[in-house]
Amino acid sequence: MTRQAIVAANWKMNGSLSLVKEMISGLKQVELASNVKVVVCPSFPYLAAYSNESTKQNLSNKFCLGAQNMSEQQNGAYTGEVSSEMLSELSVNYVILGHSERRSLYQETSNLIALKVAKALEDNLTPILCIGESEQERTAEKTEAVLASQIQPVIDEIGIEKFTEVVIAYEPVWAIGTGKTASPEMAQETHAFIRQYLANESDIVAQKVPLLYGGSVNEGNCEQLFAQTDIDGGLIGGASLKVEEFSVICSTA
Ligand code: G2H
Repeated sequence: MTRQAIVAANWKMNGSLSLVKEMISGLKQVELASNVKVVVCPSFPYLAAYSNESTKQNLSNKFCLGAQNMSEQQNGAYTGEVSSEMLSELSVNYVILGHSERRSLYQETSNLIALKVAKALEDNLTPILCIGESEQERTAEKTEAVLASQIQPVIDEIGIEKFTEVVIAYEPVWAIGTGKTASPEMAQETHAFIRQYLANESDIVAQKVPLLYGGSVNEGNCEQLFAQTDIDGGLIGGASLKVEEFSVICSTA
């Protein structure tokens, strides 16, 4: 079946107002395949500027806006937090949840991430749920157990049927920002495991969920990665800050 292909840019704590403008002008020139969506996820302070600029420049709905995190709470007394209601108001359509940096640096647990996924869906945001194992876990052959432990709490929270509204990004922690990418075969094998894990609950749902690969994706390795059967696009960090390179990645998908 043809699944939605997605190329998502995770700017992390990088970028500037000028990059917002440059990126939109650059992306405008990109020819996308008909089933490809591009989602740019800048930091919170740039979301409004991105949203305004892309409306002004009349970008089609192939170019969407995403956030990098959100609270699992409703609006209220949570200093420093950002809610899904606020994101929806800014025409944000996607939100990255459970990135390994959130899990390791900010102690976000799989249970908390499951609550965030549920809250995002409630407010019509598409969660990009990040999962991935550390180098130590891969060496100890715990990859599948770790991935299962990251997916299962979300299934328990929202139910398998709701996964048709979720995107999963598999990002091996050892490949993040390190220049070490999983080989296309290794990535495919792990993606196939993830799809099978979902299929154990519902094959119909599993076939619909876009599975993105993330971890040092660049213009040189994206073609082979995207060619794998169970890889439906990528979550791009460092390379998404370079307009030309990111444009190449988008048009390769
Ligand atoms: C993984 C990825 C984007 P990079 O974190 O989520 O970043 O492409 O820099 O490894």
